[in-house]
Amino acid sequence: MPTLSDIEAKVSRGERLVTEDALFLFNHPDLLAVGQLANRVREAKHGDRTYFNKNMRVEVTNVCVASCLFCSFAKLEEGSPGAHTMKLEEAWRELETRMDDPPSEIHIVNGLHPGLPFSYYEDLIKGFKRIKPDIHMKCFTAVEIHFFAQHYKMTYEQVFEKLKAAGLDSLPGGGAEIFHPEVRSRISDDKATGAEWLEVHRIAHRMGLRTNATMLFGHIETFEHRVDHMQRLRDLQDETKGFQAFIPLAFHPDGNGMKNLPAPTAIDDLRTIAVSRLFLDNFDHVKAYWVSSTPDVAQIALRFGADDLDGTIVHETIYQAAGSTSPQGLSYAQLVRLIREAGRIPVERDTLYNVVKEHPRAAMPEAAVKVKDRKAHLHVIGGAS
Ligand code: V47
Repeated sequence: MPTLSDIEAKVSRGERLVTEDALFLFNHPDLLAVGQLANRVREAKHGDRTYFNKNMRVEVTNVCVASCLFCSFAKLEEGSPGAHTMKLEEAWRELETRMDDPPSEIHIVNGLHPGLPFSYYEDLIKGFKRIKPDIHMKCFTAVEIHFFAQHYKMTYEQVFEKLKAAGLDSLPGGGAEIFHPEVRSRISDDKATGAEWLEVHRIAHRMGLRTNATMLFGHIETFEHRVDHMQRLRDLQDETKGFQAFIPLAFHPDGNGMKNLPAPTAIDDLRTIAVSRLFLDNFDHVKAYWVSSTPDVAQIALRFGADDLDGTIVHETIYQAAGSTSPQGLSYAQLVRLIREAGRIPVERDTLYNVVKEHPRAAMPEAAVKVKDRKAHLHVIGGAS
């Protein structure tokens, strides 16, 4: 069994952590000590820089043949209450109506719809590019790519060739859940397996597409399953170097097949972010997805290993369906403020982490600035000094 100082020494030497180290950190009662260690790695990689982007989520269909236990979003059949599939024009309108202040990325996640032609997805991407040729299309989880390959009888390579020709630029990290078959067979047994998810990303990387990776935590999995999940990602990243960000996603229980489970606490969220920052030494970025964590916890996570908050999002529906209390979108100014108040430097990025705009850091955390202003104001009106 390692000690915290063994692990600290390893981190100082830049040595890779092993499974036992990660399990020790998951079980360690002193969250602040674990967080501080993760923060050291985060600051060595990025200093105070904290990334976000102007993006927009579009979910074109919630019709899905899979029946994941954690999902509150999917509807089994077209025509059942709440089922919705956008007409292409309806999807494109989402961007057209925002062209006065357009996003730089569209992130699309859908259900696995059995009745659409493959050309629907090609035309969807092409239409967005027609409206804004430089928009970055981050589309379809590996689970969707696997479904396309099976349903339309293509190899993963053929699916990617066609989607790239239509304008696909990168893949989001969804659908990863927990790779270990002990968990996956119980929470999502009728979609891509963990091995298939990883293979889709392997091929995407080989074909020049950058991708992200998620982990859905806080339901029936153990810490061992979480570490196993991260180990598989770290191994693939050693091989391909195609992942950009790791994104732990906190389970939301409302309205799904695991509604009797409690949601993971903020402490679990922060600890998972910290351990992933320490274990995934070959991932450049750890994202605190504010929709899943809430903006408040995501802000704190910027001191526990996370260096990215995702983006403006505008209109999120998967977590809304699962009882999230986070807003559906955040404004650019709200993201900048969250980052500055955490004492970090807000950096607007594009999807591939090219810097769009680096904002000045706050002279001091903004809340402190406000207190100072308030005191000055009180002084002028003759109140407390
Ligand atoms: O794949 C679904 C998860 C994912 C629930 O790549 C749930 O930059 C919690 O993958 N409770 C979609 N999680 C979101 C996603 C994502 C988000 C932000 C950034 C990126 C990126 C990717 O949401 C799904 C699934 O794993 N999910 N239902 C739920 N009840």
